[in-house]
Amino acid sequence: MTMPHDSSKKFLSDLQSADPVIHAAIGREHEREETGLELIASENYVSRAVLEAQGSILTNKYAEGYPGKRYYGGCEFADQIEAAAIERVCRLFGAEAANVQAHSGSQANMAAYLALMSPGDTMLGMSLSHGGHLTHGSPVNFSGRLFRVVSYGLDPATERLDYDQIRELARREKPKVIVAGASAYPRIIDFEALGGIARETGAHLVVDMAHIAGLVAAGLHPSPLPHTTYTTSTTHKTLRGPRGGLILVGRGPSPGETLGTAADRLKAVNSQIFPGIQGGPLMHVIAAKAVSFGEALTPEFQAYQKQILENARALADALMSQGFKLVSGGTDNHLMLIDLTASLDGSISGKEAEAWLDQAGITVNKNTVPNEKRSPFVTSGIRIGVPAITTRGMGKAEMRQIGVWIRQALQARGEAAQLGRIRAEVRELCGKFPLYG
Ligand code: DSN
Repeated sequence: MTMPHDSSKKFLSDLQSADPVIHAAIGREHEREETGLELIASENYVSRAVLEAQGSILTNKYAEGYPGKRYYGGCEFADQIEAAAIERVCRLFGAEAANVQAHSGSQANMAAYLALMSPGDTMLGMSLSHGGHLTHGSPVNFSGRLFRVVSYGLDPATERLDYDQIRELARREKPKVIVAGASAYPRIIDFEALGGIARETGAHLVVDMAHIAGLVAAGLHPSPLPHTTYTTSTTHKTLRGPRGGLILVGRGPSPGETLGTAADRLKAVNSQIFPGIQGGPLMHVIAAKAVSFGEALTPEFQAYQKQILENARALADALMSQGFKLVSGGTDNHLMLIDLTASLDGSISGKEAEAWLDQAGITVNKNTVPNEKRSPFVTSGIRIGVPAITTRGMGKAEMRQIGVWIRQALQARGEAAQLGRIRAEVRELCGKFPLYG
């Protein structure tokens, strides 16, 4: 039965008149993003072009399959878009092949694991409490439920990855997959060393470079690709694309005879994404990924990543001079981790710090620190990243000011007037670095 013309057309009206509730909430979120300091290390602000592609009519289209091999008609433009996304991301990272359909980093990792392991096989991953990712073997995640997980962590003295421990564990446990990459690790990761451990012990190396993908793209962090079977990533962190995932075929050696060629690796992981894990791809998101990969290929993006590193160092110095202890004593990338047990009077929890900073218009997330004594819902640390404020155009002078505000906000210990005063100053600063207007 066809709908009467008028009632059908109602669904083509704009958001404000069609759904004032959702429209108003989006408006308030827009205001929050414009007027606050976004220091969550895994967030960023996409360009208007990325927003436009993601908000496009491509959301209407089913395109199950891959370019040239779809299960639905009418996919000629979907094919063009996905082929462009693949070509651009391969050029960006020097990859031979890629899957751009993964809806998220979690699904990218699941596909890489299932291409290489069967349930019950052993994987070696970085412990979440030491800065790893949920999908690297946490018992509450599919990775910890499907596979036998052995975890590695940080050297307690240096608070850096302990490659000797990783080698020892790999020799003893013989994992099929070693997974590396972190959500809260402020130092360079030695992918060459990890590749050597994987080669020696007959494991596949999978690197989830979600946090540092933008730095890798700009050549400011060593690339994992020469050492991995698969390199996975999200697209929305330092890479500054839409929320989503991707999988790159790596150039690392393959243990045994299987998955020796890029074509074999791509085939294995493609079939895990579809039909293994996902159904139809999100073509509007893939179009937005293509736009962001195009942006990442420009000299402006390189300059942006360089500024991220400069800002991170400036903010780390500012925080240390304000009396904060940073895990590992500083940063080599876009983020840093404050250890509150050794900062100011040592009594503030991550949960309190997150809440107080929020009231001051500074958004961070609480985070576990090495040898954490509190629960993951409380924690003793906060994670701070600069990708989003660097996108706004902020530089070293603003980093120094932010360091002062963070100290003042925590020393205010929830006192409303002081937090309100900082909130007003934050709002004024943000007004000088408008986002979307
Ligand atoms: N949740 C993401 C992050 O914030 O780092 C990935 O673990």
